[in-house]
Amino acid sequence: MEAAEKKEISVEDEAVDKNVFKDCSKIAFYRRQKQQLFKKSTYRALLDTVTTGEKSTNFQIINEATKISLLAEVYGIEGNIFRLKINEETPLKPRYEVPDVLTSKPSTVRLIACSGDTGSLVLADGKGDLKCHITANPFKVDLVSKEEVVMSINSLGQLYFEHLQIPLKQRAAKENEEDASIDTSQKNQEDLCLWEEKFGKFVDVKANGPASVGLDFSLHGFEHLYGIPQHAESHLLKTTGDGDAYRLYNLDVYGYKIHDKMGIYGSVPYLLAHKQGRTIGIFWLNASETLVEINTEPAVEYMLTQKGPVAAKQKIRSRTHVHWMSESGIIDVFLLTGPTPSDIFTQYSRLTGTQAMPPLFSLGYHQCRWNYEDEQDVIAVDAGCDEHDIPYDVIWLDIEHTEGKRYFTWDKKRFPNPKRMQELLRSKKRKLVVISDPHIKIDPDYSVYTKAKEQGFFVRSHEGGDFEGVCWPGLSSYLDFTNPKVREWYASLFAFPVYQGSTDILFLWNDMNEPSVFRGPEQTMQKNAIHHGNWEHRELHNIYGFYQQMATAEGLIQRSKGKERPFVLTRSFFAGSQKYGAVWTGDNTADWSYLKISIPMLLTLNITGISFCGADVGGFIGNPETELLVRWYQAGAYQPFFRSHATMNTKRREPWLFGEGHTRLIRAAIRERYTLLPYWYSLFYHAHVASQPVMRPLWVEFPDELETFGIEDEYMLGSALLVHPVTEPKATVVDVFLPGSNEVWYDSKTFAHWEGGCTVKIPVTLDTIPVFQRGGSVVPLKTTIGKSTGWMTDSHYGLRVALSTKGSAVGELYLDDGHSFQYLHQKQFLHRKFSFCSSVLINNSADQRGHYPSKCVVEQILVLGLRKEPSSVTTHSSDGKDQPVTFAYCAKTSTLRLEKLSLNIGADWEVHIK
Ligand code: NBV
Repeated sequence: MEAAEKKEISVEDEAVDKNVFKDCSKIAFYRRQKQQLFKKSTYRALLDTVTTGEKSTNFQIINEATKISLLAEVYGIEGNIFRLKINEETPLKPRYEVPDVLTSKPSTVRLIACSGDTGSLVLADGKGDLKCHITANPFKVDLVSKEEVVMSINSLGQLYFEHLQIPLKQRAAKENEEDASIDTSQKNQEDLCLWEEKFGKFVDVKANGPASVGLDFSLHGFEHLYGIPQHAESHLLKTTGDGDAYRLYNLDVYGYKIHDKMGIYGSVPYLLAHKQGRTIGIFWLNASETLVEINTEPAVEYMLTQKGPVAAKQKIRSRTHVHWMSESGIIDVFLLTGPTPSDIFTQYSRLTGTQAMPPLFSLGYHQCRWNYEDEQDVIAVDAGCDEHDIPYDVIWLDIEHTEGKRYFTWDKKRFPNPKRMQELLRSKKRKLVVISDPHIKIDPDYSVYTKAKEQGFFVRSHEGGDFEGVCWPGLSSYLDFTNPKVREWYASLFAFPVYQGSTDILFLWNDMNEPSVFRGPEQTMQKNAIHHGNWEHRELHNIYGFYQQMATAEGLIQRSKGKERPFVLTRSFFAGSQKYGAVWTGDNTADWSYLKISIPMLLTLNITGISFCGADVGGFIGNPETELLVRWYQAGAYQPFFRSHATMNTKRREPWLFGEGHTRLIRAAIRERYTLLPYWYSLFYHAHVASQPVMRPLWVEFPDELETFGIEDEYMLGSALLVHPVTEPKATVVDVFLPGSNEVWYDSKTFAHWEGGCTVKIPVTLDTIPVFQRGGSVVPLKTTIGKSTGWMTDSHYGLRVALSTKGSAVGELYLDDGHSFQYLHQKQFLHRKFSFCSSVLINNSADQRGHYPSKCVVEQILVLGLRKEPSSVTTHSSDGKDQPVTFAYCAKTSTLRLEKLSLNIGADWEVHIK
């Protein structure tokens, strides 16, 4: 290990250093906006400037004092979405507008000016009940649905726009030295950091002065807000106090503090608000540093007249104010109007895309640590899993596998024959994931470096020349993934002949892509570093990692000539990253509190489009006590991305190192994951095609039940399973809230059932965590577990039918080859629907377009909640043949069990229970 690394690593054991990272008080644009410094007066919309085009309705907004105008554009977008853009009318130079996030140009609907007097303008898309009321003076926008104001924009007058300026030095005339819009007379220029912002030893020079933007939104009747990951915070967003805004700024924060609003690895500037009867969303498309303040005014009852004989009481609805502030760029905001949670997910995916369909193996269990030392180590861990009957799909190699942290190379001593190692893994039907970070060692003998250098593919420094920063390899330059040419070239590096020692079982992991720059301001890149198109880093900081994952995924697709689905895990992400793979929650700690917070963190990611996410099982930093490790496996098995990981210097923690009793428990947790793979895979398909999150907070499934709005210690997997991980040591009982007064819930192990609408005390041992199946659902599962998903292709299915109070149930199964794009191009898939009604279970097609030859049969059916023992059970095939089935009925648990069936999964059939 090189000296530079040792130094960095020795910092590891310290808690997050608050001097390294800013809080709001140290962020100049926050201070300026809080003082509303540049805003001497209100804005007025000039409605006589309105022009209505095919796509948008445009008008000017003028600052009453400075008379400087802004240009506003209002768009109606297919699917009940409004878009509001506000930019300088004539900026000194173009301001950054985030490219590459919106899936395609969102299809606009023509807005019609339907009424309004001289002081207002009403726009409607002519279809739904939604109208956009624009008030001229002061400028305000109200979104109205059925005469009810859902959301108001700029009702608090926080519209804020700092205009780009010619650098002071270049200004000729003294009298023009200050922009008319700026009143800095009493203020110390330095204090306001208009042209220079200092943080510790770092000085950020702003070429065109301050350029921040801000706007307020009032959400009427809403008290429950969610979203804007990534924070190690509760799922339900909190009211922000003074100087305590949620920060969206991608940073490498080792052992991040929990219950904190500081920015960590990724940012999705998208917030959801929910109340009974409506869910709405605000997507603030801006990739610069962003702060979000939230202020809820609870519902109050007040006297309308104090003096009257009968004091009239009126209830004022609660409302929440959301104040977005970004350091630069423009105001480009999408208003998603729901009304249901499901509509909101669809609307957001229209804008940013849906979750990529993962290859099946990636839903299995991943075995990782920093580092698996060498080929022998990999082989031994692989064999250890087999020896202890632990299924796993992927083993991971961290940075030490490379030659001196030169990505795309192998350390020859540790990994002399990477292909041989991969062939061994292939023979076990397993995969390898290797790490590839965005920093490139400055080394004239490293071809990735020299080629990138030659072509000018690195981010440039403000002073000219390539940006240089220290990271794992020592002095490095950083690939400029915002440049499409760089992405194309980077993608080509994954071609098999180029990436020596790689095979088609090797997949990728992008780490440190916030980007992490040791000794940089807040451990990242200077904001005035220069990217392709001459954009400053400040404009696009939050989208840098997004682009690396995009290029990596593209590389994996290309190396297979467009045939195979990629798998890429990224640490940094932005809105839309779901299209490129998976994300995880970075460097967590082996502590119960981090296990607990993983649930809200993953729920928040899920509702903001990123279903494929997970937290390091066991906790990355430190050594988990055995009980915690077991509990973490049990929780992780029910989270979308399931990978154990540990930092170097921690004790080895492969599942069999904690005594046979604990190995058995960890094995059981992992096997549970594999049992449920058909359900997981079907949920991911649903996320992919229908935008619905895989892991759902209870409020999403029970949107009218107020009690669910704040729950974050349990969640739904799809709409059928309720999971309540155990996150406390020595727990003997867990309080589980079972929602829905008309629901019935079945314990997935004992099949005991409970009515919904109450909290039940579930006794727990170290063996399991509470998981319930919702009455009315059918969950498909596998009846035999293999060493990895690859061994389970032909293993048969079971169906767990949990009857509703009305005696019915529905469910789905999706399957395909698990790895290619044939499901898309050739419609090679099976999508089946199971429905149980009037004592008949039917398997028929959910999508006639799909075909896939599967040898698999349903060999076991469990019906939970069948009140009466049947006298006969027969299967009925589509060719008209009836066959009796032997069955077992347990009156105590009201469970019917059908075994040894042979019902083809892809054929239509029925099971009749009499
Ligand atoms: O590459 C080493 C680690 C990695 O194991 C971890 O998962 C990442 O989050 N990486 C961070 C860099 C070093 C952290 C101290």
